[in-house]
Amino acid sequence: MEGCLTARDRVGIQDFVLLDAYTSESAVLDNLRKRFNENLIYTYIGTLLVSVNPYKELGIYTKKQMDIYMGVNYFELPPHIYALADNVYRTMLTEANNHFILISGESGAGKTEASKKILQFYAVSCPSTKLLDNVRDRLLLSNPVLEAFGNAKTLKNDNSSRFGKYMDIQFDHMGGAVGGHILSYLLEKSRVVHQNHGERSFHIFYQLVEGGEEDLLRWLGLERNCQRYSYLVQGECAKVSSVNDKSDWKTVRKALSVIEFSENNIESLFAIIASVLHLGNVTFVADSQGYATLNNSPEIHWLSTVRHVGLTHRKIEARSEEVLSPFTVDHAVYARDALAKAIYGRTFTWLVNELNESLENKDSSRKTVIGLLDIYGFEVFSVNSFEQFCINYCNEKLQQLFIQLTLKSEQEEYEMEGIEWESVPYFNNKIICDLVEEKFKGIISVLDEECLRPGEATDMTFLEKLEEKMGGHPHFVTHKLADQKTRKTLERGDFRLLHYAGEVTYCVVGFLDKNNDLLYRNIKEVSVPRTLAGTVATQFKSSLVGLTEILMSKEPWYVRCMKPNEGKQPGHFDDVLVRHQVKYLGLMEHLRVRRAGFAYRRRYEIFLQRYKPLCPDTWPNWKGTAAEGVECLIKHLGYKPDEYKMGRTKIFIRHPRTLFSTEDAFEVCKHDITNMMYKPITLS
Ligand code: AD9
Ligand code: MG
Repeated sequence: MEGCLTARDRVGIQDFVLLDAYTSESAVLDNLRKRFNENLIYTYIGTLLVSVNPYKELGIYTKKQMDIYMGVNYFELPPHIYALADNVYRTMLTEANNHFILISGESGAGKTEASKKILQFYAVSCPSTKLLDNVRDRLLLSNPVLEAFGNAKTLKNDNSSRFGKYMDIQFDHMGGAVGGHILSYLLEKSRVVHQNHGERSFHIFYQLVEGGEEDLLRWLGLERNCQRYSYLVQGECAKVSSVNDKSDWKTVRKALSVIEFSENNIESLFAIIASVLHLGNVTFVADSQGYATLNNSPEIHWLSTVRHVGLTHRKIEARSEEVLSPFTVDHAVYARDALAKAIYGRTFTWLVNELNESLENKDSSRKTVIGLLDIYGFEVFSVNSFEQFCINYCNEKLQQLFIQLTLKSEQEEYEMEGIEWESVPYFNNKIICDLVEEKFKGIISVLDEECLRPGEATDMTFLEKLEEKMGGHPHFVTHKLADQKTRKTLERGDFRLLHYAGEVTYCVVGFLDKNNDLLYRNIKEVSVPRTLAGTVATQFKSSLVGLTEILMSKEPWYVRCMKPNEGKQPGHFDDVLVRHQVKYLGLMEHLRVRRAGFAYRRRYEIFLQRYKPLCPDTWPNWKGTAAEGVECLIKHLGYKPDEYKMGRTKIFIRHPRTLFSTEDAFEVCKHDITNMMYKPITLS
């Protein structure tokens, strides 16, 4: 009827590939907005899932919903994170290979929630036995534990991940989840001793103080009052309305028991957490010579592991003799904070190791894995420091990986296979990755060089070296290098990077110190010997190289998360903000490549081996080449010429629908012939 909205007008299109005006950013934005307003937060670009954070409970993550999506062909139902999870799982089982799901988007866009939904889906949909259920519980409960120790309230997100997490879920050949392994990346330790206004330290501190049992608190010498602890009130917001520390404490406590942490270990864990709080309350006064002495002894009483001398003196080696050199008050405060950060960092590493031990599958039979990557999102605050530099660098690397695996490799593959193709231009952020990480030339190298000149180098000499080396680079600017207009927006101690996701101005103050992450020697001996060589940024860089290698060996899937507004509000869709994310997440380019390209491709041998029972000429054996066999097979199946293309080694299928109907026919056929002569195939 004229003037009447069709369903398509109202709820938009569920796969951008089917959008008529697919090259128009406005059309893509309109579609996202329409769907968001109808509480439809998911949309596909082929097999990539776009998600817009609704900032409210939608009731779409129930067991009933999980049942609906289990074992159903991907495009038959409305887009959902469960559809993606199910598709990855079934592809893994059919092809017997490893996969990963890269979840990206800026801080607060919904990455951690997405990764939890995927894990929950597997927990419910995978085969269940008593043994498997035990593994399932451990996998699920590792989340609240890690979040308690690794997440915190920031201005962007009340539950912001302050570490990067990659988790492998291991499956046996029947699809049972049999184990897991977690890799963690660079925890933001500085948060333990300092939080910006409106932010908190890690959740676990508040959970312990608010929720800890009376006996436990008494034993630890803690009061039930966060305001009493200097390390908890730096951001002046110990209470957060969206966070229930008391009930979260119970969840964490229970999780630790299910994961089978021993009571001894649990006690030690909380004793360490409490000791960090006590440590934060230690203050110093200057004696008559200006040297630091401890001010308040009650706190020290609870710090049995720390020798007082560690906080007020430093051990210096002079001609094979050790001399105790007294600290000034500033030095003593620095040493105290360094110790608190180191203790917490070590505890977090220990915790991840314990979780891994509990998730380890000791059976050596062949397993396939689905990896979930949930890392801190791109972030820009009014003041950005070394931590944001590392986080944003990490996001550059993930964007680079996405580009390599989708835009670049897709187009190279068409070329290699001799498929006619009009190439799609895209912004390659390799130039920014190089700027940060290139050997001898990149920002990290310059920073490391300065860290090797103790006593001489400062944060400002680091900045000057950067200006010398990076001057003229299109993605780097400082006050000195900027034109007049830009100069007004920069302080002398700033450098600005033009990241793929936007500009970020970093203040150099603290860069050298945080990159060095030094503990005075005698404190190290007390508690935390540093085992890894190298600076923080360099270690982080090599851990990201390792991560890239892990991911490159697996089949990729993507969830692109977006933030609808900056205010964490439900129902508000900020066009400018979302358009910016559509741009930098590379959605337009990805859509163009998808639209012009082919959703599926299979090597001729694999395709023929799987589907040959569908055609009397190819079944049971085909005598010619695999390519000829496939040609014969698809003729029989009635593929239309525009639905596929034959490459050098692979068949390319334009739309998933075509493959699905073939797969459906195969399922029927398999059933008919199972009792006769069909043998399950193994795919190489
Ligand atoms: V960060 O880079 O770790 O700072 P994330 O991980 O991208 O960030 P997170 O998943 O923590 O963001 O989501 C932020 C908040 O948005 C959550 O705490 C929820 O309150 C809200 N959220 C996110 N996704 C959903 C959803 N699918 N449904 C409802 C959601 N609320
Ligand atoms: Mg997160």
